[in-house]
Amino acid sequence: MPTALITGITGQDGSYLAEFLLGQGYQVIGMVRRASVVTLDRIEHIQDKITLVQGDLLDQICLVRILQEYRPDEIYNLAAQSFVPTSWHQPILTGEVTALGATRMLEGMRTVLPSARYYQASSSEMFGKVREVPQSESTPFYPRSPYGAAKVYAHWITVNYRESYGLHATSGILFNHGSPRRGLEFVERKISHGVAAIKLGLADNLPLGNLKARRDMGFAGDHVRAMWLMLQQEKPDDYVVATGETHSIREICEVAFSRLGLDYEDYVVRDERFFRPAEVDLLVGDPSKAGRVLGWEPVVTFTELIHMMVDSDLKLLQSGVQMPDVTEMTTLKRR
Ligand code: NDP
Ligand code: GDR
Repeated sequence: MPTALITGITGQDGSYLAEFLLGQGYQVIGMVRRASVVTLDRIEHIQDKITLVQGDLLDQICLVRILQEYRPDEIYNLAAQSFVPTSWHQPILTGEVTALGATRMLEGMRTVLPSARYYQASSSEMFGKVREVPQSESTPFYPRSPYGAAKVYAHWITVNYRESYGLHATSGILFNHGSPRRGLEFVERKISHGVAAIKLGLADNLPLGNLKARRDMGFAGDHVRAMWLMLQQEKPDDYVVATGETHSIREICEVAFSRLGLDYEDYVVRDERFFRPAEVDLLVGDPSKAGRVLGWEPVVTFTELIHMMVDSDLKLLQSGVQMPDVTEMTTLKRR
């Protein structure tokens, strides 16, 4: 039975990837960081099928110990400080976790398990102020946030460990992907949850920032499949994973509100605090290499994704589950 180590297993992608790998017959080891209250909500339903181990990307020694103890065949490095606005508030932490965390894991793999296969969760945020449309594996990077800059570092260190030491180290450049398990502060989840709250009379409006930004937005369940396919290739490489379509935040609002028979213009209010010091205006990926080499293509469409998320949040709120309001504390003062 192959063994996979997932960092970031408590996150959105970690939970979908763990489910997928269990279905492929893997033993799944999930690295979880210590917290005063442990939140395993996203993996509760599979907890008895996976092995959780305490660890943190900030601690090199613990990573080495985990690799020595479990000797995974595949390492999926998904852990990160992943929220772009927080990266302006906490740029050093973002660099430590999102950038240097990758080096710590790669260095551990190089010394303990050089025959393992490594996946780095790279991001379309690396393209930032885009140099070409659509963005492919050969598009130059121009990050627009400490998060984007950290991901560029992690991407290049992955390429360098591949080329310097011959490691099977792959970088998946994934464009935005959501799901009902998406964190509440990310825009598509903020919208789906906001719409459901308005429908049920629990909120009056939805404060948002830049509605003009455009994103290539897929379903997390589709995108994690591509991660696994990448590590099944004989040679490590870089792959863009995207839908090839782009939609504005305004369009997300239109689709989400109309799902519940509402008009977004009646409820969405402009809130300066959700604008960013530097914006990424347009992302749209060219997934042709992933299609050609991996045989990967997305299944869930943009509209299906937004409907799935709205339906799920309506059910969640109807069942009386209250989610903590995390959006307020992640606001940025406009500079
Ligand atoms: P989430 O924010 O949902 O999950 C992040 C995970 O990282 C959580 O499990 C979190 O643990 C963990 N983590 C954070 N800091 C540390 C640390 N110091 N040590 C160990 N674990 C840590 O992100 P997603 O699932 O959405 O994304 C997965 C990866 O893919 C991330 O690297 C993200 O940057 C990248 N990515 C995501 C895209 C998307 O659209 N979703 C697109 C492109 C790239 P805890 O639960 O304790 O907070
Ligand atoms: P992003 O996701 O920065 O693309 O990073 P996010 O959902 O935070 O923002 C997308 C776009 O929406 C605009 N926006 C708002 N965003 C948030 N969060 N809240 C708002 O109120 C709001 N109003 C407008 C933003 O300005 C932006 O243009 C995500 C993360 O998952 C990263 O980890 C990942 O690497 C990239 O996607 C690909």
